[in-house]
Order: sequence, then structure tokens, then C-alpha cells
Amino acid sequence: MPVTTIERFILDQQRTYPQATGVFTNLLYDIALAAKIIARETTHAGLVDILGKVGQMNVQGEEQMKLDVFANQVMVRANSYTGRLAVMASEEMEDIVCVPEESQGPYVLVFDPLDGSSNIDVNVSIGTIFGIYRRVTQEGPGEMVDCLQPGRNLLAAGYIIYGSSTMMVYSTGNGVHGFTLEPSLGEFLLSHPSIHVPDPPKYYSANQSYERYWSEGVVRFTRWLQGIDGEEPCPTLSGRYIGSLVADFHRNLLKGGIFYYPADQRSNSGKMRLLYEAAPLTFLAEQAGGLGSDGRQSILDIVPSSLHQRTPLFIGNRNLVEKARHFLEKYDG
Ligand code: AHM
Ligand code: MG
Repeated sequence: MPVTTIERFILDQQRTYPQATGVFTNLLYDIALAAKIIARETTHAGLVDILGKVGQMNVQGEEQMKLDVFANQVMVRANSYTGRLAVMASEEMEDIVCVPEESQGPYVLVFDPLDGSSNIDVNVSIGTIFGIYRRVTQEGPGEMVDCLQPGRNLLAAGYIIYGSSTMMVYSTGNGVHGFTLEPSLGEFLLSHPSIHVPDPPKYYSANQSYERYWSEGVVRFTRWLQGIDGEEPCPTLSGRYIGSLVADFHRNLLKGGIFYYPADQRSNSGKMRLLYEAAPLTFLAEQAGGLGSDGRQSILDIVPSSLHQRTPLFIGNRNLVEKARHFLEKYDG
């Protein structure tokens, strides 16, 4: 089988759109490059203390900074002066990230630069999540309204997982494709073409220590997933929860399953961020034959009213997400 680099793959996809200008293609390259820089740094994470003791500095001669701050800086710098973006929004930054006037372009990039960063210290997989929209304002610097778009408007979305290997998984609305970084070549190579969530599913992923805060619908749904109570047919899934969204989502995408972080008594809106986490991953889930829901409606139909808005999230195999909706409607009203 011939080896396909991510560059070749993106270019081949671009050729299927005769009207494409190449700007979008280059934006995906920029993200892939930022991913490689972040991957290089995450693989050194465990060495920071040791190297710090011998006075190790990073390449700019600055002291080592926290990895999530570093990842954010890499994403912002890699995308600020390219002429491809109107504006950005990052989970790490309170306000929109303006792009200099002379570098304005037609697209909008939203991202979580390093999700699950509390897992870095214990060498657990973490990830970057991104989504790309077309700007809605006609001219001038991009604005808040360009960022506050529903997931339905996404042109592309993806994530990079920094795990036992680094992978970039993305979709431009034409299936979901996964690429694995070959570190000695510095190239992402096509390793998982046309990913489709397998059926029957294997896993359910939720932080069950919060069960005491959950609604009856969520508890009953969980019992159904476990095969111990409720309606037939029960799927009898195995539990897997890493506590790192990209890693949990990635495993369920490849093995089949559902991840959920519901609303609970502590927070009526759950924990996940609509713009940087729930919407891009739901775009991918749908492209792979699955679904993402807040328990009532598709995540992609929610119009964000603020940048850092949170949402309950049920995401994974279609029948499991639909069943979650059913249990919530039946028991929670
Ligand atoms: P973060 O954006 O602050 O890194 O938090 C998001 C993370 C997700 O990766 C993960 O799914 C979730 O928080 C875990 O939360 P909890 O510890 O409450 O189960
Ligand atoms: Mg996050």
C-alpha cells in the first residue's frame, strides 16, 4: 500500500473542489505543523524537572512554561499572520483572539490547545481540539459573532491526540480520517482512512463518582448500559474512563461506545465547553456515523451565546446517544 502523507491527502481532497483557492488547505497544514511542535514538547514533559535542574531553557531561552500555556501560544502564533483567518477563540483565553488587520482571511479557528492537561504529570494521553468556520461578517477584523456560530456551520473539525503515538484525526465533511506521526520523518501518515464507529459498541465512559449528583434519567441510562436494569435489549458495555476527553473520545471512536458528562446538581450545564470541545467532536462523531447531544437536541444545533459556554454532552454511537435522550425524556421530563 502506498504511503500517504497528510499533505498529499489534504491536497487530493482539495482537487475534488475545483473552486477551492488553497487557503483552507493551508490552514489545515498550519494546524498540523502546530501539532508537531506541541507533540515535540509533550514528549519532553516528564523531563522538565530533571532538565530544569541542569538549567534547561526552551528554544527561546526562556524558562520552561506550563504546557497548556505553551500549546496555546503555538496555536496562536502559527495562525496569526497567515492571511487565512479573521479571528480565533481559544479555551485558554478569555476574549476572542484578534488577527492583525493586514493578515485577515476568510476563516475562523476555535480551539482547546491542550485538553486534559491535569493528566500531563501522570503521563496520560492529552489532546488539542479544533474547529473551523467561515466568517459571517463581511469585512474588517473578525468579531465575536464570527466565533459564536452553531456547530452545524463547521467546515472542518479535528483533534490531535498525544498518546503512545501522536495522531491527527480530522474531517472536512467528507468522512473522518486519522494520521499517525512518524517521529523520525516528522510526517503525519494516513493510518486510519474513513473511520466509522463500530457496532456493536464496547465501552461507556463517564465519571461515575458523580452519580450522587445525577438525575434519575442519567442513573437509569447508566444501569441500562451496564445491562443490570431497564429496557431490552441491554448492550452490557464495559466501563472505561480516562478523564481526558480526547483520549476517551478517540478510544470510543475506534472501538464503539458512548462518552457522557451530563448536567448534574452541581452544574446545570455540565462541564464540557460547547465551542472548543462538544461541537468539534460532535461534527466528527456525525461524520463517523455517530451522534452528539446535550440530552435533548443535537449539539450542532445549539447557537452559543458566549465563548466559554458549557453544555451537557452525550457523544458516541448513534443508538446509545438516542437511548440517552429517551431515558432523559422519560425520567427527567
Ligand atoms: P480541562 O479543559 O480543564 O482540561 O477539563 C476538561 C477535562 C476533560 O478532558 C475530561 O473529559 C474532563 O475534564 C474530566 O473531568 P472530571 O475530572 O470532572 O471527570
Ligand atoms: Mg478542555
